[in-house]
Amino acid sequence: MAEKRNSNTENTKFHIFSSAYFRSVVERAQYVNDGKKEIAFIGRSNVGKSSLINSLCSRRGLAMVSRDPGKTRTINYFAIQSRSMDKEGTGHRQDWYLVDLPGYGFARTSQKSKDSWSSFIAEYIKFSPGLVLLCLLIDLRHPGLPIDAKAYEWLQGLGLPIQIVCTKSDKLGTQEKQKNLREVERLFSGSGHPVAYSAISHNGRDDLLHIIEQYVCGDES
Ligand SMILES: Nc1nc2c(ncn2[C@@H]2O[C@H](COP(=O)(O)OP(=O)(O)O)[C@@H](O)[C@H]2O)c(=O)[nH]1
Ligand SMILES: [Mg+2]
Repeated sequence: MAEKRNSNTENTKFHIFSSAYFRSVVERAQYVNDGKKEIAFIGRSNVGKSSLINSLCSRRGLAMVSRDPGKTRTINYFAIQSRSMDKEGTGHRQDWYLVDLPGYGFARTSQKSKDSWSSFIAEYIKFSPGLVLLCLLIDLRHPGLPIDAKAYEWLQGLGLPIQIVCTKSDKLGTQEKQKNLREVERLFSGSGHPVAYSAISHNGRDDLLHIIEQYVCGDES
């Protein structure tokens, strides 16, 4: 008799079934280097990073550990377990880390603190061999902020794949959403198609998970 398959499509496509806060680090000696892959999230303060992480993991309050994001500069690791299914219908489990990086663009940020942010992020990227993808979050309502353009240009120089994720898409009507997405694609060229995401409706979650799946399940690292 054929094996009974779960008819719930949630279980047949790539999904995160477990997520837990793992560790916050402030220096290189504390980085998690246990051979698991890492997907990092970065963006302007208030862009919707914590909300997106919670939505992606279907866990309200998960990313709230990074209290006082404007003041505390920590790299927060979340241990993730996901599941995918191959063409034969066999399930596979992946263990990886979702990494929440400190944001940029706080009010009254001095040049000195901008420089220390850059070296902090650059060091994490350089000494994290498991890091396979950087997700850069852009507020879909404001595609052209110079600070995002600068961050993108700088991050591109670090040589990792970058996925642009446009947040708060529910705040725009269909036409404006399409127009701004095209603008993001033009401004952030060289990183594939941006994903529009709403942490309220979870629109875009499947698209982003599908992209993450390529990196978590792929051989590249
Ligand atoms: N309407 C809407 N509001 C959002 C969305 N994502 C975040 N927000 C709101 O934007 C504000 C900042 O979000 P937060 O996740 O804390 O941003 P972070 O500073 O980048 O971590 C909060 O008031 C959120 O409720 C979204 O997709 N849609
Ligand atoms: Mg946050």
